[in-house]
Amino acid sequence: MSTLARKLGDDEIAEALKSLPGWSLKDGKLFASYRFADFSQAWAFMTRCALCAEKHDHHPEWKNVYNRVEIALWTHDCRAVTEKDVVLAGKFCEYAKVCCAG
Ligand code: H2B
Repeated sequence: MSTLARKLGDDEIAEALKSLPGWSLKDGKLFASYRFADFSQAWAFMTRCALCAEKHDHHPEWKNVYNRVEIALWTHDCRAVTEKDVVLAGKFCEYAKVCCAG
């Protein structure tokens, strides 16, 4: 098992969240809710996230309603938050800035 797939402890998750603005721990998963100017901006964000997820072979659980996107990240294979989720959340933060999330 790669070290990236190791279950993170509560302290490690709390530490990681310090550098993930807008993210929190909800129901044992990393969670964020973004609001964009319109659907196109939301979709542009999701497109970037989708390509990144596929590249990392690690996929979000998400919901989109018009300009809002809710995302939950955890590692299904071990049913916990791992470094893989932290890495992806960091990428998604960058994309949210690019797509001008409110
Ligand atoms: N995404 C997430 N979030 N957790 C996983 O455990 C996971 C995944 N596993 N994407 C990957 C795909 C696995 O199913 C494939 C076979 O590598």
